[in-house]
Amino acid sequence: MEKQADIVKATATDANLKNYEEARRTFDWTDVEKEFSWHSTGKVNMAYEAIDRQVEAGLGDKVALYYSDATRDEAVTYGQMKSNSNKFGNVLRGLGIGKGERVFIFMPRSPELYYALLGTIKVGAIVGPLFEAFMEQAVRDRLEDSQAIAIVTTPTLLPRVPVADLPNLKHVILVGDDLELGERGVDFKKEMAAASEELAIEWVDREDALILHYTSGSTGKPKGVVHVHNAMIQHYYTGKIVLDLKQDDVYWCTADPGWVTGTSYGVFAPFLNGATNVIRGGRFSPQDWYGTIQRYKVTVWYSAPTAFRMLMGAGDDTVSQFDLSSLRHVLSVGEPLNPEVVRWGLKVYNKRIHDTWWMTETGGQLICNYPSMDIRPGSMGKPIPGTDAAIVDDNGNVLPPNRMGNLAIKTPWPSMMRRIWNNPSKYEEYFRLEGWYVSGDSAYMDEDGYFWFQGRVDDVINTSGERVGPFEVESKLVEHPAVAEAGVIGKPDPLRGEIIKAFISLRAGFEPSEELKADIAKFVKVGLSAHASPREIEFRDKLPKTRSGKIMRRVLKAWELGLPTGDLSTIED
Ligand code: 6R9
Repeated sequence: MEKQADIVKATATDANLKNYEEARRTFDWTDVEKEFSWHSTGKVNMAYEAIDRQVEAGLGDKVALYYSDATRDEAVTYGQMKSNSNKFGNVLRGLGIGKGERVFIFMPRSPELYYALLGTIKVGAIVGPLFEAFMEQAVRDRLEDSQAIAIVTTPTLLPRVPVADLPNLKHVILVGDDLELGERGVDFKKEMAAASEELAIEWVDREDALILHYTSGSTGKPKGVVHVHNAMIQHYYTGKIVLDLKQDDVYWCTADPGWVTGTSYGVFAPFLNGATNVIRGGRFSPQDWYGTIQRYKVTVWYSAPTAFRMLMGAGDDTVSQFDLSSLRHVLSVGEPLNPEVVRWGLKVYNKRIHDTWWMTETGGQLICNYPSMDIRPGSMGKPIPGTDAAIVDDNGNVLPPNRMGNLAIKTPWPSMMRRIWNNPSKYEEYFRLEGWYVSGDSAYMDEDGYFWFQGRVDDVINTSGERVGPFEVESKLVEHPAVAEAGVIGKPDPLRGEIIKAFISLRAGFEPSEELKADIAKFVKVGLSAHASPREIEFRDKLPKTRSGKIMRRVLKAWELGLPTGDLSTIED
């Protein structure tokens, strides 16, 4: 592992974080806590701190949210965010929903989504955001596991909510017009119109649950990662030093709230910092995205490698058709940011793209590149002040520089997950090495303290920045009438990082064909979600299995990459 010679010098002179090394020596999380009123009262609520407090500080008329899509074009002030989230809080209270109960949100991005999310938090309930792309099985798994009491959704998505099978789901809050409300249906618009703008906020303990994000592992169903209100300390601070947010910033995080990036950095961090937040609905297109930056004069832009690679693929000419001169700071998260993309960003945007590393489980950014720090393209950067990261071996020994091992974070940090819903043993696995959180990523640190991502330790697939558990896809595949067995791997892909490839053995009476491949892919797309559907399928008479019957994904991967298959002592035959 050689250190890349490339260094892109820092040029920012007015960054919030002036001197990284000094901050590491002097920083103390309690100094950040003291900026919040609850530090003295002990009473806290994330949504109050993000919205109401800004109104009290005089930002009531400032735009909190610009929202646009093909049919809507709106600006919502902090004052309006406050009253609309209060109204939704009252709608929930009217249904008898309160502290600790799980309320899911399953709808495309819109201002209503943000009112619902913040209003849920205001009454102390736990919010569970879902991707609109989820199909029935994915929705069912999450609502069942968490025993959700309510879901906020739209008539279009409602058929994917298996209401009849979910006895705990008492309320289906529908956002739409001319609704046909079933037995459990609630008309969002009607109730919002009737609700009071005044709400007595539910003050909670800093360690009370805030949000539930389901994420995929290599085995089992998706797990519900629980974050608490205390996470705001980290959201606020990283918003300041990593996103480099200042009050005048127009900030655009391209992530959906179904992904942790779309909440921690699409809702909490920008509002806690009093910035103006841009939300753009609809589908990705380079023209649309550049047009969004140009129109709103976006200054800080947080996106993902897949998107940057697609923008790169669209060509430099596309860039020159737009005025992107408002951009001051550009960041990336979700997968390895290729050095090539960083070099391209320098060329076409004349901006450094700052990579950031973190996970659903960490709740907030942990290893980052800062505007005032030199960048080494390909490196994730250095740990944020107040935290320590290291490369450790499987026994928890810290390894010297340039040795590959487990990327681990010294516990605790403010936004660390506090539980896995219904699954304490899963939670403990992350903390199996005394004093460390084990990320599941492998990496090394160079002699100057920069961290370099190497891969996942487990079989989790990262396709276009989304985590997909192979087990979930395999389970769906074997529900198809033609599929006997299935093994799923991530296959390297220049655009998407990885694509999902499925190896399948067929049941007796079925013959391999292109039509069958298409049918199986569609089956997963319709049953689970589009991003979990295999882009490649290969039929095999037999799949490699251990004696205990586990499909050996590492052998499938070796087949795929033409690599040696390694130790096969546990293979069945
Ligand atoms: C926020 C988020 C987490 C996994 C993580 C790692 C990969 C994230 C990365 C990165 C290389 C980066 N990942 N950021 N890999 N460089 N800058 O992505 O959360 O969806 O839970 O994914 O994504 O493998 O372990 P999540």
